[in-house]
Amino acid sequence: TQEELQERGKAAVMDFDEDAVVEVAEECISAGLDPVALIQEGFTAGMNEIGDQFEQGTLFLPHVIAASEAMSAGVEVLTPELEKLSTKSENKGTIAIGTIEGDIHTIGKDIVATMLKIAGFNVINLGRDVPIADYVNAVKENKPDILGSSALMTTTMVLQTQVEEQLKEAGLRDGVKTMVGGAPVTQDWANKIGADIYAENAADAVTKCKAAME
Ligand code: HCB
Repeated sequence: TQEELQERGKAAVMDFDEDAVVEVAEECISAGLDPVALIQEGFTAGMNEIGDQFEQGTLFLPHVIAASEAMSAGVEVLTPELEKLSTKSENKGTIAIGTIEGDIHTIGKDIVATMLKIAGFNVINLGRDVPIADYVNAVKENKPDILGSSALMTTTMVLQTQVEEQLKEAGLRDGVKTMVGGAPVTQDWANKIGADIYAENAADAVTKCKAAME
């Protein structure tokens, strides 16, 4: 069942077992189960546990790296399947998204980018460790409807303020909606820095970006 598969997906990530993660992903496809739920309730739940154990000092960085490689391999198997879910409707709008300067965490941001693409947005993935000036240039050059940033650390989250400020300084802030997300980011933080959209996860990002385009 879907639940069993998710449990196995979570366990495989926590075991840093890339082969097992890939196997679960392949089974998801062959059994016609839900790849989005597998990513969210399975793989991501496993990564969160890894993060907690890393914080508690029971796991070390190589473990986190191994778990994230395993998860990424699973997401890679599922991505073509996800893209098939894509509604071939008209372009819903353009979104540029990247992980903020100083931050190399990409897994969540890439899931958000994929889900937005599936939902019919034209997505420009700016990558990771994106200098604030590059966000500003992306708005200047590509005129996206929404500019998203991802921050996974309390230390890099503060730079999301800079995106707001430098867009204002460049006179571009009114022409674009900003979205913030990442594990430490909250609705309160978004309100505080003046970001237009806070998304808790990829599904939330899709719902809120669609709403923002109406
Ligand atoms: Co990393 N790391 N890490 N890490 N890491 C965290 C983030 C800590 C919280 C772990 C901890 O201590 N508990 C911590 C940060 C503490 C803090 O806040 N200060 C931390 C640290 C400290 C570090 C290093 C500094 C460790 C070191 O070197 N000593 C280093 C960072 C170096 C740097 O960036 N300059 C580091 C490195 C790594 C890797 C490379 C080993 C690996 C990343 C691999 C990669 O991304 N390619 C990694 C990982 C995997 C994590 C944890 C375990 C999981 C992150 C993850 O992928 N989650 C994380 C612990 C945690 O977050 N609980 C830990 C799964 C995804 C699916 O969830 O939250 O990223 P997500 O994304 C969601 C959601 O937030 C939202 O939608 C996504 C999908 O649903 N969303 C957005 C995300 N971005 C959005 C943007 C939007 O606009 C809208 C929605």
